[in-house]
Amino acid sequence: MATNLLYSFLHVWILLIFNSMIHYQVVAVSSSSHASTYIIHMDLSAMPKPFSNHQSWYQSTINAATSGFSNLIYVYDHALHGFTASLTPSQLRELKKSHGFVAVYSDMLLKKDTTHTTDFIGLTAASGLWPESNYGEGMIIGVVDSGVWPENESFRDDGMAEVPSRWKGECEDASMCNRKIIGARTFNKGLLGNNPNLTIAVNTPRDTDGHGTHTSSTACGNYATNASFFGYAPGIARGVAPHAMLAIYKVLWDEGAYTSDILAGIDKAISDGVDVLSLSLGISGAPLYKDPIAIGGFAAIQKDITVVASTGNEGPLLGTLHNGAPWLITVGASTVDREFAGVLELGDGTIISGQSLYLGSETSLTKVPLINMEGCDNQTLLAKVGYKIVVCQTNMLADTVASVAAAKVAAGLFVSEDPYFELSIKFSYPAAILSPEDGTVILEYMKRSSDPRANLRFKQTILGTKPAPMVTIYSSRGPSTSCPAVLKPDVVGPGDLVLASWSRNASVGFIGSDQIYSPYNIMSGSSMSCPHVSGLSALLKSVHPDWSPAAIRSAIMTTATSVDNSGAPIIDLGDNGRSASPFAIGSGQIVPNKALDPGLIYDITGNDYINLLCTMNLTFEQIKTITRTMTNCSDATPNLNYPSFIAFFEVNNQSPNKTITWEFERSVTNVGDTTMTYSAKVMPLKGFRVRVEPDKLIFNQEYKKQRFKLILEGHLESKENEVAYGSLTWIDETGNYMVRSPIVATTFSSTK
Ligand SMILES: *[C@@H]1O[C@H](CO)[C@@H](O)[C@H](O)[C@H]1NC(C)=O
Ligand SMILES: *[C@@H]1O[C@H](CO)[C@@H](O)[C@H](O)[C@H]1NC(C)=O
Ligand SMILES: *[C@@H]1O[C@H](CO)[C@@H](O)[C@H](O)[C@H]1NC(C)=O
Ligand SMILES: *[C@@H]1O[C@H](CO)[C@@H](O)[C@H](O)[C@H]1NC(C)=O
Ligand SMILES: *[C@@H]1O[C@H](CO)[C@@H](O)[C@H](O)[C@H]1NC(C)=O
Ligand SMILES: *[C@@H]1O[C@H](CO)[C@@H](O)[C@H](O)[C@H]1NC(C)=O
Ligand SMILES: *[C@@H]1O[C@H](CO)[C@@H](O)[C@H](O)[C@H]1NC(C)=O
Ligand SMILES: CC(=O)N[C@H]1CO[C@H](CO)[C@@H](O)[C@@H]1O
Repeated sequence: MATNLLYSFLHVWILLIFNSMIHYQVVAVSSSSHASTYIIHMDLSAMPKPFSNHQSWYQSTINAATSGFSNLIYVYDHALHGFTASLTPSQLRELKKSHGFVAVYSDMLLKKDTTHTTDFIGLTAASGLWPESNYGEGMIIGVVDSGVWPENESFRDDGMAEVPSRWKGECEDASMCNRKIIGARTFNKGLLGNNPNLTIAVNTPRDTDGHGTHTSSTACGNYATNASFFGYAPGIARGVAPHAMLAIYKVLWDEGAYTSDILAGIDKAISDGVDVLSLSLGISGAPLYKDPIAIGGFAAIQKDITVVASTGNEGPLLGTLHNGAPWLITVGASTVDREFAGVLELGDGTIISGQSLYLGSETSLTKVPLINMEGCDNQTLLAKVGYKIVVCQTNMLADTVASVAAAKVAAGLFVSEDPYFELSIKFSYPAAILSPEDGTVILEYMKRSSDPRANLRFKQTILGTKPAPMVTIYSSRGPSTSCPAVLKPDVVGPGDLVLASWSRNASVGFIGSDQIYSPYNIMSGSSMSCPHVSGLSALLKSVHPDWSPAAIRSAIMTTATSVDNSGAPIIDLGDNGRSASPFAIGSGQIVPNKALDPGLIYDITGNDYINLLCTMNLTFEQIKTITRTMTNCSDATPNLNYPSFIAFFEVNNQSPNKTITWEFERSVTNVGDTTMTYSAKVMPLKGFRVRVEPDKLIFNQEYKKQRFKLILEGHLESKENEVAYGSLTWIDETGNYMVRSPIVATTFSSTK
């Protein structure tokens, strides 16, 4: 399935794993005589003199092309130069002849597919980034999502500073805003343009889905005491930047979502003056010039707005990630050192803990008989079990959990290695998931005992579990097919089973067949990891207001860790528990307090990105839809000053051992003490010799910036999808600073 999706431009996903992790798939239908909506890119520099502004020029262009029969749906000011309009095929043909026309793309339908995480990533009131940034005070995070449920405690404005005078945003519903939520707008003209007869049930920035409330409160939720999800994950919930302000741009509707609306939301966020954009959504398989996140994101970084986006939940195959544009911070999902447990005590005193988020009110079962029903696939037999704890062995959890639900037993214990266990963990009846090792212990006890019985306790939250973090199986993997020249994802952050606020109008699960509601929900997905990095970016920007979006990303990437809490390399749950390659983990798991003071920065300007676009196989029009300016590509080089390295090799069956050389040029800026000396330390890649020239960098008053070359010589095994990886770390003399960059060599080819 993943490969089909990869190359289909029409498939758009919201990076949310629903209770069932179902991705809804809707195919855009276009009929030849009906009008459809289009996003039209125009060359603003070609605007004839008589027009006083771009809006009147666009209006006149559309009037001419449609004889006055169509209107502008959106006029974009920042995200792109152009507009959205509804056009018939013949009107579109006319429009393409207009003066200043650059390109047109169909509007695309977007399909819907914490109490502890801040501790886990090391944020503390005692020292480091939280106190230094005053918890992100004064920063504004723009979240483009499904709206927000403003009454939740996470959005109270206690302790919040005054709204800064630079802020140009608005609240469409003033009752939703305070000093925490300072902007709330809706964008659905694209949705309505494509579905003229549609009635939108809740046409306000209020969230009826839950996704936007969850992502917003993760990025910058205020302190919420006594947060929990039916007794699980209890504690004080707060976002990563608890004193940053939120501006919500509602573009995802229960009724559908379109790229034109996403572009309009990003456009407005740029002009309102957000500091960080958080985008937990994406379009799989879209080239850069059709991707609203890439296009709007490029305009945003040119205004010094850091743009953070999620990788998607299409893992674990290589090449599945979206939002791989080089100017974004692309975030994958990792696990947290926390388990939600049902604790089992066997009749012989043995204690076993299983994974469970049981939503009901029963908190314990006492001395209930155990029965082994093996696969639990015979409904007739299950129905006869009665009040017993049923033990099932299954790797199709969702089906088995449903069968046992129907049988109305006392409880279910599922011995399973199903890697997608997160999807089944919200139990509507007492149940838990057990490892095969623990399953064996239970079955042996049952064989030994003449009257096997057990106690079960729910609502248990276990902290400090090891190893953590691990890369989740679903987190989408690199490389970036829309821009292979940069290694993506950039980093991973907590995305698995994350507690945050939720919408009152969206159910969080079932008890029996009744939908239930909660002010908090525990969700999994790269949608949940993205706002952790958005909050982190706001904290960093508050301490370092002069840093560019690329500098902020560099600080986050070069200080990320590839080691887990047991001291071993971080494991990839999608690769049989082997160490995670940079295609899963990027530079590693974020370490916020280290990012505060990274030592060296790999900086990048907007022009550097344009140079890179010039070296890609894109037409001038395609480049211009992204850059909005005439681009002179004559001096372009592909050496983007990115804080990671990727080299592509062809499978060479003729001479598999032929040595190939790749050379990278980079420069680093010293942001530590004035006088610093760094030495290069290389962890080599299998099959390669790695040289760094020079391998010592000396910084003093005069030389704040130093250049170096990284040279890879060697070959990969001549097989598809080979991945070799290592790293380069610049270490200063005192060992205080370790500036690490992953290096990847691969035979992966997105054209296969
Ligand atoms: C919208 O409603 C009108 C009037 O009920 C109907 O004639 C038209 O076919 C509908 N259009 C669509 C696209 O369903
Ligand atoms: C929070 O929980 C504690 C302990 O259960 C309780 O004493 C306190 O009143 C609660 N506070 C609020 C604001 O609900
Ligand atoms: C379920 O078990 C019963 C009793 O052993 C048996 O008669 C029946 O065929 C089984 N059904 C299925 C679908 O295997
Ligand atoms: C949303 O929830 C409120 C109660 O909090 C209810 O009155 C309203 O009807 C709900 N709206 C929708 C669209 O479900
Ligand atoms: C460049 O793009 C064109 C048009 O999309 C395509 O036909 C061609 O194969 C591409 N070339 C390479 C080297 O990818
Ligand atoms: C592009 O830049 C080169 C070198 O800087 C210059 O010689 C050339 O005239 C420029 N081309 C255009 C179209 O501006
Ligand atoms: C490539 O190198 C390997 C290991 O050194 C060797 O076994 C193999 O014969 C070589 N292949 C060729 C075609 O030279
Ligand atoms: C403080 C506060 O208003 N909390 C609310 C969060 O949202 C839930 C659901 O609407 C309410 O029950 C809480 O009172």
